[in-house]
Amino acid sequence: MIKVDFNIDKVRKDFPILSREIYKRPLVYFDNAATNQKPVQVLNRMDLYYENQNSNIHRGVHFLSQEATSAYEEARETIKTFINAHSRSEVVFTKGTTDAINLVAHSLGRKLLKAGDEILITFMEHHSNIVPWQMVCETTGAYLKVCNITEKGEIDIEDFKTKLSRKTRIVALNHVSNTLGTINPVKEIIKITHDAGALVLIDGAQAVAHLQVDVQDLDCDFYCFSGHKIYAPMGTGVLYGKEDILDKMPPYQGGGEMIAMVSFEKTTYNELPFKFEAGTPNVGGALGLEAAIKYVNGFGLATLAGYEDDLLKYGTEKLLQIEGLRIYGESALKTGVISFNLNKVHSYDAGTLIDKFGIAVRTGHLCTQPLVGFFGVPGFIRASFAMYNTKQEIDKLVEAVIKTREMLL
Ligand code: 7TS
Repeated sequence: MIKVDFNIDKVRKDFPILSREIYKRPLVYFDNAATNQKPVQVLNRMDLYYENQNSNIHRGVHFLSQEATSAYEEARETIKTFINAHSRSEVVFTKGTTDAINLVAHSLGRKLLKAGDEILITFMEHHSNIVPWQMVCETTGAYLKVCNITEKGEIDIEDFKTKLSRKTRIVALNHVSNTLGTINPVKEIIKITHDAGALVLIDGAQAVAHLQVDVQDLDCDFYCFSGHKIYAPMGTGVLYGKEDILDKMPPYQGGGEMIAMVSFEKTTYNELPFKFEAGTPNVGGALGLEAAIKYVNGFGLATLAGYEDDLLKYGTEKLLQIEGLRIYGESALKTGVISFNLNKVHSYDAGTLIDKFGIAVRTGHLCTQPLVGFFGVPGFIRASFAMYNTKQEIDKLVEAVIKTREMLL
């Protein structure tokens, strides 16, 4: 493997926001699982689009429209290669992970699911991978089942096997938990699920910036992710779906772009992937997403994962030295996410004080209310790392947590 020169000072200069001061202290940004920051390479690509190429796509014969269309379709090709999809038809642009999961849930809900069918999720899902399925259960009469997790924050595989039944139509779970950082054994779960005759949707929102995803190797039926969690703009995202499955699914939304022919008597739909892309898409955002993928590829995900893993180990060790601090999510396979609590201190109080040190952490239920309920607490304090974070920043967090503890206990 080629050794990549990962120069952290150089990397940090690519992210303009990191030179900001918050409360007269240099910003320490540890809320990367919520959204990460954007490098100039991404910002410049979007500027270039709006300054030079802005035009609606797939509908104009004029030069700009054709140029923008080609750029947009090239971005799709870059994403196809990034996740190793078989074809560009399998890459649907969405607004993000939430949008992608809703697309699948509602489309399947219209055709595949009926009363008595089962949908299996896990206890560690983000609300985005719970609520759309509940909505579909309400309209179809299907039933939502939830697989247990262990105290360490891992999927209980035996429970999964017990809950998977001949009635299960789809299993939906995250690749990486946003709250615990656990990397789930999705390949194994996909195999077990396929053997039982059901489909699998993987919520990859927290995975794509940290793990090399190969959808063909995983053999998942659907894979969803958001651009803004991989250094790309908000409002961008991807639904990958196997072509033969997407082909059979009805469209989720109607409008321009997704049609072949419209008359008042009958409308026919466009081919894949356009059947699922109603309306004017976020072209500038898609180009920003392509630039972000190229930026990440420049280092290689393995290099970034190795660097972040080092931060995770360092942060875990340092934080655990603080009296009364408990970390939730103790799987041996984790990305750079540390959720913790300090004795009986409420996470909002701690987060508010930590903020005063110029450190951004997320607090509360982290859009995983059933999961925080499982651990019997109202919420967590979460520090999540990205490629531009440093051990010096972790030292600042540790110092802030110690001072917070002294003030509140
Ligand atoms: N799934 C997972 C695992 C996530 O972490 C998130 C966002 C989503 C789905 C939804 O993604 P969106 O881009 O469509 O909003 N997670 C978080 C978080 O942990 N803090 O803020 C957002």
